[in-house]
This record gives sequence, structure tokens and C-alpha cells, in this order.
Amino acid sequence: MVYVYNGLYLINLFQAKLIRIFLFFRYTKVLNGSGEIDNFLLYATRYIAYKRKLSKFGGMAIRDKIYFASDFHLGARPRLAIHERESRIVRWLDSIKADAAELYLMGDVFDFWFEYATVVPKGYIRFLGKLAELADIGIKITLFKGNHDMWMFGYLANELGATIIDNELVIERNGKTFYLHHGDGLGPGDQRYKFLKKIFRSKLCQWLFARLHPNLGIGIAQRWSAHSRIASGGQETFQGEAKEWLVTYAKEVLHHRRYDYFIFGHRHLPLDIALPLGSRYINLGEWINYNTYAIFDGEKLELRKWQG
Ligand SMILES: [Mn+2]
Repeated sequence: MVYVYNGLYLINLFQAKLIRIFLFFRYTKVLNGSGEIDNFLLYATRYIAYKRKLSKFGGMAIRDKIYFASDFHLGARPRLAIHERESRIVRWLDSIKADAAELYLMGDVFDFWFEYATVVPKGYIRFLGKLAELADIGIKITLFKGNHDMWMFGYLANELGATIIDNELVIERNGKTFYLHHGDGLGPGDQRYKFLKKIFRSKLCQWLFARLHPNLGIGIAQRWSAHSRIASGGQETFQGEAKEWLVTYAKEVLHHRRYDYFIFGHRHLPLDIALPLGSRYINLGEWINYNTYAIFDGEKLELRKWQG
């Protein structure tokens, strides 16, 4: 170790170097932003603080958009590998992170979901992790029960702070009114499903199902849901306005009360149809064939396709 004498103390060369650097900055004068002469140290400190503030502000765009998507059917196994579909959804969620205030996932997010008192279905960790990330930065998440995942109870509400919606939800944003529903069991016809929905949603049915060992219960459910058209990758076709039962349903609702937008999933077909009274019916499509979602920017609602 080499020591030098600085007039007061014996210090080593490294310390001497630090002191020289400090003195250089302390006594070098610079012009600050207001045209005054500052010492460099003060200037540098202020400059760094200013830059940090700027990047914090600049990096945090104002989050004021509302996003809607539906029918991911995570866990269904048509054509594309399960993880590819999951990561596509995760990329989309990541892309909305910058400007989303609220996210509405409108049912059939999972191809099957059941919560036992101490057990939840395996899988979807990247998806759930991304949702948690969105929730943690303050994006409000609302999950609707679909016909495939009607058995969501407290788990996702606790983990994500998400709001779970049983049936319809009416919201008003920026003076526009929204009628939101997964879309199952509405409109004319399909008496069989409407009956089954009542049974499946009953406390007794849920209690009985929970008595089955998860390997058995979830196994049966997965085999059943594998028979659905979406699980085989099938695409829906437009039936014409008169036969589209959710159009009929929305028109019926409009007799009693006007909404600007009716947003549904379930139909697995992206649709944007003008209704009476300047209202619109939006169907969010699904994420096996279409990858569509809706975005509300405070003034207009748009149905878009995720290309990422
Ligand atoms: Mn569905």
C-alpha cells in the first residue's frame, strides 16, 4: 500500500484519487439550465434526478384504455400446441400493459376450470403470471364465468384481485353504456343448455363434483369438453342477423333499456353489428382461429385482430 500525505491525513492512492475527482466536480463551474453558474456536483445530482423523473414519467404512459377478450379456451388442444397459444395470449396481454386501465376477460378463458377447496387445475402459469403482473401494476381485471369455466370461485379473485362476474355486468365509461355477458343461455332456444346451466351452477352439483378425486373429475370434464367444436378447431359461420340469437337477445333488451354496446363472447365469431337506437352488438370471437379483441379508447369501440 502506498500512502500520500494530503496535508491532514495519510491516505492511500485510491482515496487520494477519489478526493481529486470530488474536488474536480465540486469546484468546476457549469452553466445550469436557468443560465446560472453551478458547481458541477450539484448540477450532476440535479441532472440525474431530473432524468430519472423524466424516464419514470415517460415510461409510464397514461393508462386509459379498456380491453375486452373472450374464449381463449386455454387447455383445449386443436392444431396448435397448447403452449404456443398460451404464449400468443401472453404477448397480447404484454402489449396492452402500457395503456390498459381495465381488462375484461369475458368467459371460457379456460377450456375447463374447477376449484376444489385446496386444489386448482394444473397449467397456464405464464398466462396467470402475466395476469398477476397486470394486476400488480394497477390494471383492473374482471373475469366472467363462461360455460366452460363457470366454476371459478375465490381463487383468482384472491390471487389477482380480479372481480368474478356470474352473469351480466352493466358499466358506464365516459358516458357510454356497456352491457357485458359471456353470452351463454341467452336469447331464444337452447332449452337443454339453459336447463343444464341451472344444474351445473347449483351449490349441490358443485359440492358433489368436489367429492370426486381431481384426476377423475377433471378427467371427465376434459374428455367432455374435447368434444366441443372449438376443441377440434372448427369455425363458426354467420347465420344472418335474424338467426343470430344474441342479436335477437340484444334487440329484446333494447326494448326496455338502451345501451351503447352489447359485448359478448360465446359465439366464437367476431361480429360488429349495428342495432336499433344507434346501439351495437360486438362479439369478441375466440383465440383459436381469430385472436380478436375489442378496445375502448374513451370515445370509440373497435374490434381488432391481434397480429403479434
Ligand atoms: Mn366458448
